[in-house]
Amino acid sequence: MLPEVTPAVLRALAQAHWLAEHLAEPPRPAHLLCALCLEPEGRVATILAEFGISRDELCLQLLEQKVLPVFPPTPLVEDTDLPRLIQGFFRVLRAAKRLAREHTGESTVASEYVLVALAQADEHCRGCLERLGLPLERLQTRVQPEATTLSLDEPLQMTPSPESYSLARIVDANFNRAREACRVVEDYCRFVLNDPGLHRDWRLLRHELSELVSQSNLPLTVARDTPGDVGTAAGEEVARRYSFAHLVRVNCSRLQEALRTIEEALRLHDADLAARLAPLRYRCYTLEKATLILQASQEALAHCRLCVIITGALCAQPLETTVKEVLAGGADMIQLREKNLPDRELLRRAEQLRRWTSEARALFTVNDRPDVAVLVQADGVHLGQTDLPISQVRRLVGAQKLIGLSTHNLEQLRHAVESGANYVGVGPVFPTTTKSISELAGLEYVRQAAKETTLPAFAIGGITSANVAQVVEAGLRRIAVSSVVCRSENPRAVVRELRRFLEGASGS
Ligand code: TZP
Ligand code: MG
Repeated sequence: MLPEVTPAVLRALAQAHWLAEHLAEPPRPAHLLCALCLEPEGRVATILAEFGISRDELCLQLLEQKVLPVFPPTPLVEDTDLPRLIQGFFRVLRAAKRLAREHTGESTVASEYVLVALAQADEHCRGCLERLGLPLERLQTRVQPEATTLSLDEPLQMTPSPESYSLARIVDANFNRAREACRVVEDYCRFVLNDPGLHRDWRLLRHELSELVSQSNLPLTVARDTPGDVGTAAGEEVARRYSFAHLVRVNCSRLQEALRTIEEALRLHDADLAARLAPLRYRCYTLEKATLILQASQEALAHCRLCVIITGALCAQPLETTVKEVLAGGADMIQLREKNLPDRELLRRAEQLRRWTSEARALFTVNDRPDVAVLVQADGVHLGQTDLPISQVRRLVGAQKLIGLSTHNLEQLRHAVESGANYVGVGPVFPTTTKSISELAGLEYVRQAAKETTLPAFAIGGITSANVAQVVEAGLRRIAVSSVVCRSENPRAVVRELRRFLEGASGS
């Protein structure tokens, strides 16, 4: 429901939009206050004059010392322009409407109520007025002599119309539904996946939803009428859940439906607020995917601790001997990493490794090349930060293949989880000659990664049996190694020794 406004407020709204556009900023309360000040002989100008406030000085402060432009002639605006002009100022005008109604019994919004609402709602406007000698209390007393302080954060005591009661019932029911669904998934991340990062992200989503809904100032609990709710009729069969993944999917759907319903209902009440709900729903879609992939990845790689990266040129022994010895030593995964082989040779080598790893029931991934991974039916592909993005590679390799991503800091790790990686490389932990590196992520990043995620994470870079204990101590017990194994005359013994360290450890 749009508030009715006086012609002066309508003009000020148009001028505020012009000012915002002129300054290339989104419309904000300071623009509206400037526009109100400049209304010649308007009520705001009169109030400011009474308190000896210079309008130019106030505008200068409001615009953070930007010089006020010369306004174009007052535009001709009509009531029908209001839906457009109200954008960016809906909350303030709604608050102004309440003030006007409380004070005069009328709901038409005049300039002085917009002035008070701006000072109440916007810290910057309030601060500027206060610095020039007009604190909020004095302003309120001037405009509404007997009104008490109104805070926008507190629900206003007004008698809701039957229409707003119905609206509040919809929002209340769906807000409860959304919070409950969110809790189910949050607890799943907490107690089943034990995942700190996802647990934090779901909880944050729930808190942001609560914050947004509270800003609607709808009388949610007051309007609740559970006994009179025709949707609670008994007899509905309790739907079964077949797995945790099913439980997560069902609750994510409930959450998304509830968010959409709140969003649609709020459009009738506060379009700005409704618009701020959509990004929450989008985050929910992304988090759902990340949660399901994390769970599947934990399962798929539950027993995978040691990945050996094979590069033919690094091997001290013939390639076949190295690979077979590595497998005999107990490597869980082999990654083929060849940067300089012609494609046909790479394909032939990948086919060989696929065969040998299948015989040993080990996993096999190909570095950099989703095409080769698909052609040889590898278990997955490993990507670096500058390789093709996961979203595109997923389209090539499908849902079943593992996608691993090298990460070098927490931000990249969070992004990897969000984009649906099945595992991550965490490093470089120690100096390495296998790859030219610009910066060591170090053991500190291993610690951070272990605290952030339970997505399978392999520490990588310069790891040997002399330092693997430090990695385990830092919290990860999955590693990927190359030179220490490839360059060894006895790869089997090296792999065995590394495994011993990893198996003796407990942790992620
Ligand atoms: N990415 C970061 S370090 C590294 C890669 C591929 C090389 C790991 O090999 P090494 O020889 O175990 O240091
Ligand atoms: Mg790469």
